[in-house]
Amino acid sequence: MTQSPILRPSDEVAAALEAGRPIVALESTIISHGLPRPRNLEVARELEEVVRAAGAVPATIAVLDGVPRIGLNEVELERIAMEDGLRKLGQRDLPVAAALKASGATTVSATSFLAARAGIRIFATGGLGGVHRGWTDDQDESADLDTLARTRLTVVCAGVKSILDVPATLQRLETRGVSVVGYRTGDFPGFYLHSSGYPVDWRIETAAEAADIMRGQDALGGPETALVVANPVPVDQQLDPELHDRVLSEALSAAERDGVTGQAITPFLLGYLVNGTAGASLEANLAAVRGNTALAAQIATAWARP
Ligand code: PSU
Ligand code: MN
Repeated sequence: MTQSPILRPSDEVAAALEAGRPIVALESTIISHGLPRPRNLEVARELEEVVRAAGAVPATIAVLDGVPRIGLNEVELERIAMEDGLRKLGQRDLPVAAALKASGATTVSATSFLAARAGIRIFATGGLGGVHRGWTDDQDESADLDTLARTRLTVVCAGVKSILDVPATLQRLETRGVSVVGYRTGDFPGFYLHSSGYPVDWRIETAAEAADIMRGQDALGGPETALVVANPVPVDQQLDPELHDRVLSEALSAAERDGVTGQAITPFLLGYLVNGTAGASLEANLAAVRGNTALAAQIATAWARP
């Protein structure tokens, strides 16, 4: 893959790419807009550590002063966690940020795009964006889905955020040709919850199987679609489902009452859940992201060494 000249990989990531070592891309919107300070900075560091402990190289992706950065150092990671006014950048925002020398955290859509352009194949996040409840009125479907429908990348996630319309999102993934497999589950995960209550068509048991599917994608050719590896939060670390349903319905009403829409809706709902569950949703979210990051490192290792 030829790298875009505008991307700036860190020295460590550049060396790992050159040597064909396992690399895991990590997104930055979850850090800047998805988690409260100062816990977000600890989490950013911890996720990188999870990747390293598994023998892979972390590449946290963000845009700093207009330059898409693939792999951040300690000071740069701190900017993502702490800088005021940092933008939330989807893929369509990248050329604008580059031209205006803006800084911003990258969503799943922008991170996937940049990771693939940099030659990184595996990416870990919490929950994907998708079709919002109320889509029939406002047509809010996350750009994450569109990017995954045309980007050859494997994303390890705990399903899609449960604030969304989950069956509609699963349908969109099917229509757009994105492969979805459950990791050691036949249920599509529910982000904060072990199960969303909806099934997945395919189940895998090992990281090696995920790497084999990726080889299958390449061997078959065809559209450059993603592979979603849906990895549930363990049952003993999930949010209490009854609490989840109650606080989520409050959050959705509050968003409607306050007229929150567009880019602001996802951070609003996630933040409401953190407060409304006294931090329990945060712990479940973090358990999911940690598990996804560890699994992504295993898949990256299986991918790098067939
Ligand atoms: N996963 C999390 N927390 C988050 C996100 C994912 O556990 O905050 C972010 C991702 O960056 C995802 C974004 O791309 O939420 C979706 O935002 P939107 O619905 O505006 O596309
Ligand atoms: Mn949206």
